[in-house]
Amino acid sequence: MIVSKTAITALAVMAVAGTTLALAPLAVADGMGGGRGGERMFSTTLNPVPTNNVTGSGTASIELEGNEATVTINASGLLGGVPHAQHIHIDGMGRCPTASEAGTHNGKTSMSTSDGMKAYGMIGTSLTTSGDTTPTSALAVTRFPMGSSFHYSRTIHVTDDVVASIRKNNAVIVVHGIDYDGSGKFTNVLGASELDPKLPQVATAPALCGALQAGGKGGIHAGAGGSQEQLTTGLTAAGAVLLIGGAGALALRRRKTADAV
Ligand SMILES: [Cu+2]
Repeated sequence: MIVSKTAITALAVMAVAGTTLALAPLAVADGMGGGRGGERMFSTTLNPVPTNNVTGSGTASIELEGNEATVTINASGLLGGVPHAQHIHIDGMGRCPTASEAGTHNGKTSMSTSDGMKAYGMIGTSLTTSGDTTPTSALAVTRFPMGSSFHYSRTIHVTDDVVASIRKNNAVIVVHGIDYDGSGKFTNVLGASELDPKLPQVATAPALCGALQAGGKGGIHAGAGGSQEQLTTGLTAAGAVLLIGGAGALALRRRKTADAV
């Protein structure tokens, strides 16, 4: 009766763990997330990029489980009727550009996406609505959210460098596409895009920007370290019991440590 022995062990751990039991399910949830430890929720407020005549706003969050990222973006107040390219930018300075970093485009002070790259870095992931999410899809205009307001949620695979940037607070969410001249459509007021001359600069210029930070809605602080990695095996009933037992043991160990101090 291996299962009952396990169950008894788990129950015993629960009984001993006492008040720390309540933490066990949270620790289990994190343990199933790929075993890297650390935060799994990252979030930010999306603010208008200066000099680009944007009045919209939004929020963004990423829940990481290993290399799986569930990305959620809510944006509003943008130019309607056009696609809004959006990306996770990485390897810059992990921040949004300030007005002083704007350039002059077609004689007008504005922030092109290149102007902003010193601050937010290059494209790590294209947050498309379907298909490829690599930098290759940076301007896949038929696969980005459309309209003045949108809700975007997609679970995608992200590369190791993107995960690393997110974890060190060096990833920035940027939503592109601006109405610089208030015309209600994309025009050539800023000339052609330096990224793709077939597109107007306003289509690729950054509209909203937010630097991801650990924490946020639904955030769980893990703090359990690598021990849970070995617990990320099957999700059968027996496996679940093992996970609970393992988490309880972790809680117990932490408690012992606390007692020893
Ligand atoms: Cu971008």
